[in-house]
Amino acid sequence: MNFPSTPGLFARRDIRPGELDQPESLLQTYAWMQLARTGDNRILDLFRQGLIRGTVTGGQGNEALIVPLALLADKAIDVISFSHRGFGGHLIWSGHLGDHLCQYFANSGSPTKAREGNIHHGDPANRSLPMISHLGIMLSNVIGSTDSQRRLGKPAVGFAFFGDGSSSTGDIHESLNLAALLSVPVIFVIENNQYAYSTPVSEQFVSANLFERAKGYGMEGFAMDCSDPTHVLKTLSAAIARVRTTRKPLLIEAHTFRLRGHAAYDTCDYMKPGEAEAIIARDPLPKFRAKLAAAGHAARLDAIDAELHDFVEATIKASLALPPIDPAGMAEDVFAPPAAPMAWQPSPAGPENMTMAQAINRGLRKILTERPESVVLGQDIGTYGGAFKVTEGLVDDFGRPRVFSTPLCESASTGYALGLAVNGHRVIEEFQFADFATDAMTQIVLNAATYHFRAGQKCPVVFRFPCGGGLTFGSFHSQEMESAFLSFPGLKALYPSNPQDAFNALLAAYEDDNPVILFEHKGLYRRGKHPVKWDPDYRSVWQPAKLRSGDFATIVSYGEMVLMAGEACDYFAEEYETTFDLFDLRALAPLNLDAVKASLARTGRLVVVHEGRRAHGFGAELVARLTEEHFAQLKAPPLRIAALDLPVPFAPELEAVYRPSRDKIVDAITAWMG
Ligand SMILES: Cc1ncc(C[n+]2csc(CCOP(=O)(O)OP(=O)(O)O)c2C)c(N)n1
Ligand SMILES: [Mg+2]
Repeated sequence: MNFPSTPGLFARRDIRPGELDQPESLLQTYAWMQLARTGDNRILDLFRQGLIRGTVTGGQGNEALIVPLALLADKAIDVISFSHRGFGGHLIWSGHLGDHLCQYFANSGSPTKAREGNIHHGDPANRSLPMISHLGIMLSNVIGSTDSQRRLGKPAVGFAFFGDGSSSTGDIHESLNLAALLSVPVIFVIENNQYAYSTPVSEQFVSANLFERAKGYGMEGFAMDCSDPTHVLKTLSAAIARVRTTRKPLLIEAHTFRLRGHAAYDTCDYMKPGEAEAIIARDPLPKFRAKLAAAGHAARLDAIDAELHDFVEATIKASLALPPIDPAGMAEDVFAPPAAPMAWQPSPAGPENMTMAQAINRGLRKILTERPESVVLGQDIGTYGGAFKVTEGLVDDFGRPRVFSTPLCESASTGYALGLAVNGHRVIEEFQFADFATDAMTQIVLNAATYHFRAGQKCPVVFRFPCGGGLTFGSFHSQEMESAFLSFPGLKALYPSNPQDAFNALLAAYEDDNPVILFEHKGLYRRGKHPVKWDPDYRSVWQPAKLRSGDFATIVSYGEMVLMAGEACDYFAEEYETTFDLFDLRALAPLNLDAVKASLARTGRLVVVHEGRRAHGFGAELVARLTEEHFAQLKAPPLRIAALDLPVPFAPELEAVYRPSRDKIVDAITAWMG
């Protein structure tokens, strides 16, 4: 980008522990703080001029925390995710001021290709993880990437920020506990500025000292006053050195400042008379400047301010001059591009009879054996082998930390997996039941699934979803989740119906550079043993399989319903000499429907059978996609066979009414034929 060259003033982005008291270090700190402040103030002006859209949440008042921290961190190995008050930190971590301004101008220079606004950018290549808006969510990502660095032999420290308001979210609890449990050296920083938007801390929690929560997690915690950057430099430098050595997490409650309202539009009417003025009077920046001036640096400070002013204005001009963003490429960027197949060993060489659960276990073993970057995690998946014994024996053979049981923290464990994945590991996460993935919805559908689109970074995680009903598990252990999850862009999904496909699907999902959901119907885990072997054509699971050929209609199904639809086909062949094309979809996202469309063009009749509910169900999408092109050539209206629009009921008599079955498929098709 053609930005003005950065003044020598900002050439150094680091302060070493031995340099804390040196005048140059303090002047350097001042310069970065002033750059952050000037940048934030100018961003607000430009917003008011209509040159920045959305809104802006400034970091004015937070510089005395964020600047020393970013200067002290080891940018070559450490991991960080700034909050919406961290503009100064972004400036120091990497890039040119212009890059960061373009994020706000949402033009062709934007690091997120203008797909995200405000301060929702980062620099994933340099381990600055871009925040999503949902507060609390980024903590576990930092834990994951920091642990990834550690697994790679790098003595990294992670830095994760959250506000006093965010401290009430469930993700904060999940993450602090997880970091303590796994002993991941992350410094959690509470930016306590006394307000969450308009809500004062007195209306958020009872305990005045948030840092005291650390004790409950078995970690060190302390409060830090942020009115003087010299104090912050010393306190943080010692803390970082300690955490880097002990490899234990730490909670710091930083008493920091929000000099303006929550965001550009906030008029702060909720504050008491004089309160806003009192906060501004405590602004650390002018105090720090006065201290440095009193120490004999007045002329240097004036020079810094003048040089900085010119640099900021020239950079704003250059940034604003960049062309608008080109919408081309948006659709392509939803997914990371297809990767070359991995160099798998051809094992198992000959067919071995196994259940689907054993086939998945074999696939996991193969991955753990052949792929050193792989990590398998989930609840009870260690010694116990998982609720369905799919991971049996893995921890014995591969050990922790490559295979490990997580506590009950679906959101944080998924965020942790994501953090590992964006740093070069590849994770397979088992959900005990697919139903519990709703607790990780934000991490999966908003964070992992959007990662490549907004950050250009691959995020290879396989989410194993043991799903489906028929086993009298009731409403919370029997769901089919595909339509809920797949309406969000950025997720791939496979749904095998037999052991060989399950084995193939696991390998295909694993080597994909995108988050992939692997739906595993619990009722199929032990539905007989079938031959499984190394299949060089394993990637064909991304295409539907044609299981039967016939003339009357085209049936499309997936999961356990493939088996039931097959039995229904047997019935029609015997009783009516009527035959069907039957497709097992296998891949639910992306959908590859060419073969099914060709069949439909021939038969002119479409039947979609799935186990999930009918309303907003996956069948609606299938019918639309399959019929919108050749609607006029259809001989009959499409038939959807699905579950009733009820929560999954418990008793077998009720579930039998709720769910499609072989008999119900027969009845529905018979009525339709009539
Ligand atoms: C989970 C979630 N709920 C609501 C919001 C909307 N929101 C954005 S910032 C904010 C206040 C956050 O307060 P705090 O954590 O103290 O951070 P501060 O803005 O004071 O720095 C709220 C409610 C959000 N981003 N995420
Ligand atoms: Mg706050």
